[in-house]
Formats: sequence, C-alpha cells, structure tokens
Amino acid sequence: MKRGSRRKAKSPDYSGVFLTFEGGEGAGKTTQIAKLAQEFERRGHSVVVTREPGGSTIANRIRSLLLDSRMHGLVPLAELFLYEASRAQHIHDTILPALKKGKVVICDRFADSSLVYQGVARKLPPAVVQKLNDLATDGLTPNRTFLLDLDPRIGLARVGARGVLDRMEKEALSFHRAVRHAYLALVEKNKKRFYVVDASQSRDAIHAAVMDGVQEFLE
Ligand code: T5A
Repeated sequence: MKRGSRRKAKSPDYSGVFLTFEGGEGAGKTTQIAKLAQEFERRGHSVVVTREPGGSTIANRIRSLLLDSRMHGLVPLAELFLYEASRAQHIHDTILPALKKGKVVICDRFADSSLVYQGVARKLPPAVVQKLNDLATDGLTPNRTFLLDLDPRIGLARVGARGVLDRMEKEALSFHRAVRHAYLALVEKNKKRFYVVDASQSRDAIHAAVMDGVQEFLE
C-alpha cells in the first residue's frame, strides 16, 4: 500500500449488514436508530444497536474519558488515539461478532466521525486520521451511512434543552459549522455509501426518508 493512501475495503467475511448514522450534535441519530431498529425487528431481522465512542465494556470506559468536560486539556492527537482505541475494541467486542452471526448492526457514529471531527474540525492532517482509521477498522466499512444533516444551531438547541453539555458539545459554533461542512464534503467523495437526510423535519418524516435509503440500498 502506498504511504498515506486509503486502504481498499476488504471483501467482508460476514453475512450481516452494517449501517451507520452520522451527523452533528442533536441531529436525531439516536432517535432514528431506535425507529429503524424497530422496523428491522418487525420484519424478522436480528438487530444490534450500538454507538461510538463506546459500544462495549472497555470502549465505554474510553467514552467516559472522551466526553468528560474536565478533560479540557486533551490535545487533538491524544483525542484521536482515544477515539481509535475505542473503535478497535468496539469492532472486536461487538460489531464483528454480530456481523458474523448475520445480524443487522446499526451504529451511531463510526470512522467518518473521526475524519470530520478530528481531521477537519480539530485540524489534524486528514491522512493521519485516515491511517489510524484504517488501522482501527482493518478495512471494515459500513454498507450504508445515513447523514442526518442539520444546521448546528438547531442541533445544539436540542441538546441544550436536555441539560448539561459534554466536552464536545461545549465547542464553539464555528467548530460545529466546520463539522457540518466536512460531512457534506465527505458525501461528495462517497456518494454511493452515503444517504443524506434533511434532519430539520419531523421525526416521522426523517424516518420515512431513512426507510427510502434502506430500500434503495436493498435494491
Ligand atoms: N466524536 C465521535 C468524535 O469527535 N470523533 C469520533 O470518532 C467519534 C466516534 C459523541 C461525541 O464524540 C464526537 C462526536 C460527538 O461530539 P455523543 O453523546 O454520542 O457524543 O453525541 P451525539 O452522537 O452527537 O449524540 P446526541 O445524543 O447528542 O445526538 P443525536 O443522537 O444525533 O440526537 P438524539 O436523537 O439524541 O436527539 C437529540 C434531542 O433532539 C430531539 C430528541 O428527542 C432529543 O431530545 N429530537 C428532535 N427534536 C425535534 N425534531 C426532531 N426531528 C428530533 N429528533 C430528535
């Protein structure tokens, strides 16, 4: 592999389906994942809902560190390593075993979050983030990624109404605007995998759009 080049996705040695949701803070990912999981279960599929950072016992301990607002001195590179450490553990403990059992795995955030948050908003070199993503995922790539696109002012107002903000939510509006733009740029490079949904709509309208994206993927 050429230094800094993107590792090709390997042919999967599992029979499950791997779906991810991405978007800024408060875009409604958790809400939509619950609805989608219900729909898959109604259709007789076995579903695993999980999230990053976290998603397994050890990875959840790393999550606590990452979202702790007392960790304000955490430097971007150390932050990236912690997200990638959580990811490697999560894949090993939760995602791959479920995919190998043929389950539908729906994950709230995955490697795209690192490209956007650490690679663009934190201004780390994108090639470094890609390299660590490649190491952590060993080529595991979602079959489809739903981007819930939302003006960060709306998303932050939604999470603000929930109470205390975590370390990432406390970042300036310009940080969250950079996140939104970076996601939209990523979509341009991965048009087949991404499905963009306007997340300013009602919960039911967003769910209907997500189901269109599932249908398109299945066809
Ligand atoms: N991160 C993560 C990185 O920097 N790098 C990485 O590699 C990874 C993996 C994770 C943080 O870590 C960063 C990104 C994040 O900053 P988190 O707590 O998991 O932190 O944060 P989020 O993933 O952003 O989760 P949130 O819970 O904040 O947002 P969701 O899941 O997108 O939104 P949800 O569904 O919880 O909804 C938020 C609120 O809005 C309401 C809900 O009821 C809820 O109150 N809502 C709506 N209101 C109006 N209309 C709708 N359509 C609504 N849908 C939901």
